[in-house]
Amino acid sequence: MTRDAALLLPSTEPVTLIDPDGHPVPHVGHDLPDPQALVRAYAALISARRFNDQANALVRQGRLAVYPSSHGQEACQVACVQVLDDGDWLFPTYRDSAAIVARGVDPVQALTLLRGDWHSGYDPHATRVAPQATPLATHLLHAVGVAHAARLRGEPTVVMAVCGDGATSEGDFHEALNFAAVFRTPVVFFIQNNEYAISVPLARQTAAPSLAHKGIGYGVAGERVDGNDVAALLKVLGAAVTRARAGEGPQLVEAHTYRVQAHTNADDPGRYRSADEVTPWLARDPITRLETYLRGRDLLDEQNARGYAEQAEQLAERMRTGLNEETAADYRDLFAHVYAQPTPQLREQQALVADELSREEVS
Ligand SMILES: Cc1ncc(C[n+]2csc(CCOP(=O)(O)OP(=O)(O)O)c2C)c(N)n1
Repeated sequence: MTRDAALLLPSTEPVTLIDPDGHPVPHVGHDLPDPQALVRAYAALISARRFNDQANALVRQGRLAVYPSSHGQEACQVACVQVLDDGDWLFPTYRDSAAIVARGVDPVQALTLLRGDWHSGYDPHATRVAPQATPLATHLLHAVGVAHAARLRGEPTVVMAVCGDGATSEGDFHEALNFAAVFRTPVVFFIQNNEYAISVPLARQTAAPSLAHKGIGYGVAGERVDGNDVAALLKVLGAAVTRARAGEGPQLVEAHTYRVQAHTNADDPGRYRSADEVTPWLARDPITRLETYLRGRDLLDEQNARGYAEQAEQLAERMRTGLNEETAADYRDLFAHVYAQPTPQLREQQALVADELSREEVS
């Protein structure tokens, strides 16, 4: 473990490999990913954007209770999954549904929580995706625990633990970093700094030079990356995963991105930020820049682009069909999973509900 603070410092500017106009940016530390990895990322970006659009539409149709969109953050969603092996784990937040789908979870199962049906609609072990965490940063400790256990068993597992800028103010974030560093736990803490925690802007969240600097106090190496540049994300996150797997301990990566849409459908961003602030970020869209780069090098043609758009359309169709089906909710589930042995109070409450429902059926 290094005690040299300079080696833990992030770069002064976020790493960028493809600029917003689609031009490559030479970088001393990283080459561009190979073309196949970029084309694969492009296909996943198209699906992630379509997923966000369809989920927003399903909210308007009353089919989803709430949707925290990752529109504009799709490069982060795609890259943090693409750098993982099958045996690795992803620990996502409520904003990371697109990442969960990129990992291979069925989109309808991925949205079960946000539909309000169940804590997790998918089997976490099947694709090694932990249930989406709504409480901020609590899952970072669970992620460290899973990674620590894997290391003790001698498995080569790396855990990708995702959180937002706001979550870095939570005590759990700091405890997770400290434990992970002391025990050299193979975790990549991936902060999607989208500039806002609901209405709280970054300047009100922290006085640190960057969120990646927060690792230094714990002995965790930090790096900063352009969160709208999937090429840079693949390289920086890929290097972090490699280091964690090699036994170099936890890594901290901060992606600079922007929450283009509202926090959720229950939020009105017009009350705390101006449209002028949003406009420049639209010009930094993660999909446009990669598409310009790929087309300029004959790595993407019309036919391939249409094929990826069709795949994304099939994903949206699956969401519409699956989420338009009524689910058979059983009120007893409310009580069944609270304690192994229900308390007298719970039994009493369940009887009250049963009684009310039976009277409704009669009238
Ligand atoms: C422990 C905890 N406190 C407060 C909240 C309420 N809350 C939900 S989202 C949110 C903002 C989180 O912002 P950030 O971590 O930047 O993630 P983003 O939503 O921008 O992806 C807050 C305060 C919560 N979910 N959990």
